[in-house]
Amino acid sequence: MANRELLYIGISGDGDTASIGMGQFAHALRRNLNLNYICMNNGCYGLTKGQDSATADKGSMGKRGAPNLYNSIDLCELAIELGASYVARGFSGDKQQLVPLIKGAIAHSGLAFIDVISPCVTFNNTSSSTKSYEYVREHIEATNTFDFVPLQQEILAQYSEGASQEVTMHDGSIIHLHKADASKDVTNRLKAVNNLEQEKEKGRLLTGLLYVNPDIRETHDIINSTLRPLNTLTEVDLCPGNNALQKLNESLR
Ligand SMILES: Cc1ncc(C[n+]2csc(CCOP(=O)(O)OP(=O)(O)O)c2C)c(N)n1
Ligand SMILES: [Mg+2]
Repeated sequence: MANRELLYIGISGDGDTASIGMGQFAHALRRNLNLNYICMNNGCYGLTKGQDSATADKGSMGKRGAPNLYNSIDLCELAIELGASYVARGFSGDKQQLVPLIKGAIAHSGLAFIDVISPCVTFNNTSSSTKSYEYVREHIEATNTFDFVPLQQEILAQYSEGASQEVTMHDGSIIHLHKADASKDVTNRLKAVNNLEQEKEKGRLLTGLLYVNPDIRETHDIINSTLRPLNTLTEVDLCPGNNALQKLNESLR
């Protein structure tokens, strides 16, 4: 908030996002902060030796061999529900898909959330986890294949008519969605959640760009803050003086 000219990329874990920092996460989403939030989701608290996190699958085996009793939180569904304007899911083992997802997030104005399924090779690479390499490789389903086209480098001719959908970001750059499955609409919140749930019912993990709203306003636009970064404002800018204060007080009497 203090410096709107910076590019923000935050890296977090599933424990820090879905448990320890859940309160902050929910409100950052709700305000649509202009932030790129990447969650490395391994389904456990890796740093503190592998306890189940809130994204661990119900029934999956924890490090002590006992099954997890609780339902897991789907961070992408939560992000869509609470107001993130760009929501995607990638896999740490699929750089080809992840790199354009991150580029698209950076070009997006507003909160971009990317859930990166990141198998924990030490504590949670078991067959009962949907975050293991084996499970993801066997059950991955992508919304679309897509390219990120940087501003002013667009070459439209290479995409055949009808096979792609374009989403123009605020800086003018474009995401080209090549529709593998034309029924997956990523610009409608309800359908985006539905797409995730439908694949989950089939035991599949939906990856790719899940939801995007390029026209939504980010926090600075919502509160109409000055275009000058707040941290460059001086006392003179911030304190209009005694006369202005008197006038304001008068208007409230
Ligand atoms: C407020 C607070 N509570 C608890 C901890 C202890 N702690 C450090 S890391 C961690 C788990 C982090 O898990 P995750 O975010 O999934 O990251 P991973 O290690 O799996 O990459 C916890 C509970 C902490 N640092 N701060
Ligand atoms: Mg973790």
